[in-house]
Amino acid sequence: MAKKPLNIGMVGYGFMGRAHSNAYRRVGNFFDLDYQPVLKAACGRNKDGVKAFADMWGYESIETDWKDLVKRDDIDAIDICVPNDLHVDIATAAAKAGKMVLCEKPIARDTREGEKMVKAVEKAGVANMVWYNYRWVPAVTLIKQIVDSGRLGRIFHYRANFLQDWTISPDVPQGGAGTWRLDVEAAGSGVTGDLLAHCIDTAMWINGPIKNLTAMTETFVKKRKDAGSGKVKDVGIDDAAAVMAHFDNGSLGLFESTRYARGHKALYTLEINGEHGSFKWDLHDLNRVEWFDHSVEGQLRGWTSILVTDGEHPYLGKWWVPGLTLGYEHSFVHAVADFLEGLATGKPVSPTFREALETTKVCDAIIKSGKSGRWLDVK
Ligand code: SOE
Repeated sequence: MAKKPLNIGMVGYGFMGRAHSNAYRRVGNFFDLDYQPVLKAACGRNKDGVKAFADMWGYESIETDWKDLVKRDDIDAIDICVPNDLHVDIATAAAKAGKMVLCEKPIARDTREGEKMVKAVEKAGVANMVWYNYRWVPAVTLIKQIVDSGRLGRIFHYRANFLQDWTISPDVPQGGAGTWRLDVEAAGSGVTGDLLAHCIDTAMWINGPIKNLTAMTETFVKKRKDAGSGKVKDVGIDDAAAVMAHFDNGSLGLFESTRYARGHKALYTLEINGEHGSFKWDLHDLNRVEWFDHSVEGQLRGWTSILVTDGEHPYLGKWWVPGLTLGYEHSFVHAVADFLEGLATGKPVSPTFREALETTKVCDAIIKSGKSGRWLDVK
């Protein structure tokens, strides 16, 4: 059967622009879906830069102003891969123009902007999704499925860390390409919106809503040069955050994120402990889950290492023969596959803008609590 084209307009062409473009290109080779993404246009302010990106990834055309992209009749979906301060304007304009909107995480700089985006896509009735990609790592999806089945019984603990070390040098500037994540105006927050947001999104997906929390945040380097003007400015972002939380289901949450953990480049780990069992997962060994099953009796009771590489594991049947492994980039392919499947079935793919907004509400509470040291209700 002929596939229905889904014309993509990509805004931004950095690291995430590449990750998403790769996913659009690959998905149709492995997943048999009604829709086929077409790389219609790439958009960026620097004409040479966006042209080079478009040529590299096979985009049919370029734009240098997202407002022109959003107006085009030949675009079905806008994908937002630019700094967080631009999300709200692009997403609301795209929705108003009747485009589907896919947005890189976090949804926005804060709840207020995120709410506008939710309103815009819901009013327009357009499909929408936020790319919290780690949900689509098969091992993480498997944990979610087993927890949902009730196998762990009552949940007591959920803990997660996301550790990096790339901003330790005070010479790293704030603002500009690559370093906008250090500029509070562009990013909204530091590690909280960038890294902890992943931990919170996965946590709430697997273990339900967070009720209240208290946080400790720190800015280790308090002044940095602005990448544009060269002027030294106060740093407004959080460099590190540690959070204690209660989930609605009565379990306790413990989260830590930092860009100051020397030696760690992208260490995302999570663990969930229930009455009948526990799971552990680590991004650096992303095809594996560690599983403890308390129902096993005697000498064989203990931690079991499960390689999530069998055809019956989530998404794996679509790829290679059993035993072969997947990587980081496949999580994005799975996200697109689910999005396209959602278009065909009419069932929105999670996380929608509305669902991703819940993570930003938690992040806002973390930043607020980091300043006051108080316990705060998320709602
Ligand atoms: C930051 O370095 C970063 O690229 C995040 O922005 C991503 O969301 C994370 O997956 C990896 O680290």
